[in-house]
Amino acid sequence: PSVGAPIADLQGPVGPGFSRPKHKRTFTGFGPSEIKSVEASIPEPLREAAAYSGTALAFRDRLIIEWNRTQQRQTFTDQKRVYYLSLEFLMGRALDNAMLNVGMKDIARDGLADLGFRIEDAISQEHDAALGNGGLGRLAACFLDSMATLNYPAWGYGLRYRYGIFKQEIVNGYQMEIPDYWLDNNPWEFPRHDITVDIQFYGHVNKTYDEDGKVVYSWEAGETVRAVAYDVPIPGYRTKTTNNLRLWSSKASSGEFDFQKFNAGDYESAVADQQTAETISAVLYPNDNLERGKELRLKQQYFWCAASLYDIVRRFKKTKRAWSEFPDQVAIQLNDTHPTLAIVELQRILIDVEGLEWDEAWRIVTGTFGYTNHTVLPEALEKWSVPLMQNLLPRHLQIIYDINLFFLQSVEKRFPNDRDMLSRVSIIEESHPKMVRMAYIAIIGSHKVNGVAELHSDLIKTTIFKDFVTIYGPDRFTNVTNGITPRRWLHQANPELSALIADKLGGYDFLTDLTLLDKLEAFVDDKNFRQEWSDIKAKNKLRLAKLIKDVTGYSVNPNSLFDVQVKRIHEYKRQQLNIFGVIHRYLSLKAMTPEERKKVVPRVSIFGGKAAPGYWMAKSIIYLINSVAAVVNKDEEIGDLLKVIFIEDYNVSKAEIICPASDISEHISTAGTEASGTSNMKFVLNGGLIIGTCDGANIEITREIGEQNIFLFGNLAEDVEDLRHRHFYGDFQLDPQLKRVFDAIKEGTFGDPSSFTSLISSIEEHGDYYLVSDDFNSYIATHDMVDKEFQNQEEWLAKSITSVARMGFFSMDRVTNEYADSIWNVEPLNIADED
Ligand code: GFP
Ligand code: GFP
Repeated sequence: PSVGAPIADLQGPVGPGFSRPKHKRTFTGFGPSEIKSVEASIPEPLREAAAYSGTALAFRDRLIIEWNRTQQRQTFTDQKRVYYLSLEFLMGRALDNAMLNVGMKDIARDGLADLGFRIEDAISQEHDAALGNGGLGRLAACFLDSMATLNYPAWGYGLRYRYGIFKQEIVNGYQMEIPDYWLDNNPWEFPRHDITVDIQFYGHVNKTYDEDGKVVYSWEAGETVRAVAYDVPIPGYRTKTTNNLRLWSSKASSGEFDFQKFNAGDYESAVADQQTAETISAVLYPNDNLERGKELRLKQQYFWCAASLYDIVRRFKKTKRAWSEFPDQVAIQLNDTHPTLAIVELQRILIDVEGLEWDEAWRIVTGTFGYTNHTVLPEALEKWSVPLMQNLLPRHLQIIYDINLFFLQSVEKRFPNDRDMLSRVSIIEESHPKMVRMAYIAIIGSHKVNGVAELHSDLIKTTIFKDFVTIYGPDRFTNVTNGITPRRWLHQANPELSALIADKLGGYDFLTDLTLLDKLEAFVDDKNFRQEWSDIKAKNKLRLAKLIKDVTGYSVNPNSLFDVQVKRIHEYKRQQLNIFGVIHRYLSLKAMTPEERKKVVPRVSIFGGKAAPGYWMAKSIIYLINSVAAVVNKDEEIGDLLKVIFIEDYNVSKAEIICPASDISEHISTAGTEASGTSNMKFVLNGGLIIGTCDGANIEITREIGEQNIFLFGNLAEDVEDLRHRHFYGDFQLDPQLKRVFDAIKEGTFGDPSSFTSLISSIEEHGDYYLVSDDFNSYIATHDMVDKEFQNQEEWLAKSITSVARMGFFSMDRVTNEYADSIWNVEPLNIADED
């Protein structure tokens, strides 16, 4: 490796019990005896941390050279760039990814081994960059990987949260939230103090006239906050392209603090201003798909949109092109409605600052933006109150009213007698207070709107955005089914499986063309291959068993069937259905004779995921899982036949260990609620089978891998509304097996039943909105099938191999190319060594 890192970096931080070696030397001049003496003086954890730092800095040097070359080349060729605006980038760790992408992991492994380190230990020192909640944020991270790998000139723009998503600790069965301070010793970001933008808030709008008598609006700020750029290099796999993720951090615009105030003796308020400013990028909001209208969240959104647009417009202006060419040079993708204000901001810049006419500006805006929707849950559609918007962004509210006016005028012209339609599609909801419907701005201001799986894209067209299909026609709406990057989710997470596949396919080309996996089907009957396949799964299960032991203290038998559900905890994702199923299994086991029990397939039910701190129901689901675990896991009569595990603080790094180790995983949302899901893809790509509802991407996974290779159950999306309606009118009967489960809970089998009252009554008494009872019987029956089929290991293996072979469609590279062709209209640009 380029082990020129100074020894100072290898030493790690200086702390108690740590003594600094005397000489300052580099690796290259280091003899074995000196290494030994240095080693002896450094405590174990610090040595690993130092090994990580040294390796990371070596790779970072390399990335920065390629980053520079890429940026210069992209600037020089001056072709269209994509800007992916996302409030979340769930990146996970960077070192392993960097080593694999630049193709030097083996060299690094050898180099570290020479110094007495295991590469895995160094890698595991890194703190996850957890700037996201779940699927939406991870999708953004997979995008960055694919865009770089496919050589698209593309930047991500986000916020540099001082605290990422909270760390979850389980205390007495309950979730506790601990701040995640992840920025210490983060070698992957480059502060760009040279790139700053002052962002305005509050204030008022002045109306004046220019010399031609034209009205000119100018916004006078009430508060200004400085955005400082931090750049994170994003290396592509086996390519010289290293793209950029630019994260904005907030600072007081007067620098450290307001010296004028300070000099006037107002020290406290000088510091307070600084703190207020820094609050904007302090924390990532946990998402419970319930927007609570917090002013700080709106401030974050505008701060980030305005800084990013300033940067994009500045870059465009360097090219000296005409404004009309803006959409030929710039594509901006909105990851959900969070960046919708970028639409309004660009219109503001064009008309107020650059002096363009409204219509011309609006053509540029709509030619530039694309909007991705990630959910049909009505409560998740962002709305901001008009008074809040008026106060924080007075000029933007005026522009929003104008956008709405022109839009409604055009609708009225085409549908002259439809007053209802006008009020339905108005950006302003006539409630008290009035609300701004952000998704409507996103649709009206974009040239393409897409959902993230076929069913979901159909649903947005027939439900929440139906009127807009009538207005714009179906062409504005499209589908791009999600995918995952095979680099992280196969090669990095499951190196042995990746190597086995490479061995059979004659190399690693499948990592950049995942459809090549189909050649694996030819080996389904190859005995040796099957054996190796199954050995790798066994090793991955051992690796997970070790993680489970480390984080929960429970020992699990790796020969059991590992059944996994890891994702944000939400009622629509139905972890409650899963844990009720586990209780049902437990009760059945208890009722069996010892003879009967001998025939049972031992099972470990593994859960992981965070509940939004204010989401009581989700938190009580976690508490129930842990309460069941506490009873079941110490029941000697049951022993290994059933274990229940909750892995705390689920994150990307843990997912990399969990995904390769499942036998079966659960994707069991109420049909029509999970837009796509992406962990379903990760599990199948790693040779695990899945149990799921006909929802999101499960449907397309079934189409690709074949119905015989997936366990589907439950009601269909088309029946959900009807069932809910019937429940609402009292037509509801609790499933008898579920009743048994509820009775056991109510009897106190899993501790104080009052903790679970609301969970149970939401089903028994309050309409069972998520259809847990309706789907329970088929869920249980399908799990019985899983048990049965698992006993036929040969068949199971064949399903596992066949499924992996047919997963090519779910590569993020396919997704990225579809966006590039159908939404962005951008071309790749190869960066050669000589550039
Ligand atoms: C970008 C980067 C700069 C880099 C140039 C190279 O500039 O750091 O020096 O590219 O061309 F940010 P802008 O495109 O942002 O001006
Ligand atoms: C959201 C949706 C998922 C979808 C992802 C990415 O993620 O169905 O797969 O976005 O499009 F809900 P979560 O909020 O569920 O993590």
